[in-house]
Amino acid sequence: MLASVSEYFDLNKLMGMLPNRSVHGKEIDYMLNFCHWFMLILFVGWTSYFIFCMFRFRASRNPKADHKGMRSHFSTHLEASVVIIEAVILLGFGIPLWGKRVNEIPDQQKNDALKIRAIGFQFGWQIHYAGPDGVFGRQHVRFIVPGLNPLGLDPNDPNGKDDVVSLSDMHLVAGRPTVVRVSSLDVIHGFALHQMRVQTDAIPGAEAPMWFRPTPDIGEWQIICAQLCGDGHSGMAASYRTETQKDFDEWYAGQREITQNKLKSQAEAMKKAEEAEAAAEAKEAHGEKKAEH
Ligand SMILES: [Cu+2]
Repeated sequence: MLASVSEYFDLNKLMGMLPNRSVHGKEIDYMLNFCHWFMLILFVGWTSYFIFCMFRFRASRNPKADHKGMRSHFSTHLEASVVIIEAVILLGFGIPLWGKRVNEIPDQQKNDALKIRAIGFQFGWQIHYAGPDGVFGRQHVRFIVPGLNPLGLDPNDPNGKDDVVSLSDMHLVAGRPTVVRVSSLDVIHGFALHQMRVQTDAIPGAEAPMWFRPTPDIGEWQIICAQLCGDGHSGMAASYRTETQKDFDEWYAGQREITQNKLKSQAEAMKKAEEAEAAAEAKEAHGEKKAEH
């Protein structure tokens, strides 16, 4: 009964908001629902008042303008109560909720938070996992090889040996806190996980952390780019899912092999190039010696 009543009054649902699948999402939904109701009441109230005034003060009834105008204090009281309600929303709900979201980022060292980076590009998301050691491998622009190593991971960095880079496919563990550091390779994108009730801009050269804890539900949804980022924006489709730790570990092991094989082949190519360079140098030095004789 109570559930059906609250559903009946759920404006979020009526407006097509996607179901919440994060632990903190309830608070956000509660505040949004409250705001939606408040705005609906204001809209209906002000509109009716406007229509009433147009009728009440029509020219045929009031041929001469009244220079004294309003005599009652009704509108002042109404304005004051609107300001009070808005202050309560902002100070009582909005700011504390925001404070929680930005201050209480789980510490990877202290708990088992999943550590991920999401890097937007035209048009997709590179999802970089720190792996069991919780440390992201070193990156440098000189290591970037399109398709093979899009994030420029150093193939010889031991911290990167358990890293995974997955294209537009993010796997999460149901119920496990997750920290995603959001960035971009080119223009401004927006990283939005609607079911997790989190969203932040992906800005080139900056890293914005966001965190959430998925509910224990298993599911698969879409990662939405929340900024119009170019002509392929609408095709910037990516997916994310929550799964059991066991399923996640299996997926991770497979992805780790793929990522690490790519890095290995790059490391080998780098080594070969170095050797060839060294040989060429040695040959050159030898030639110079000969010329001296
Ligand atoms: Cu985008």
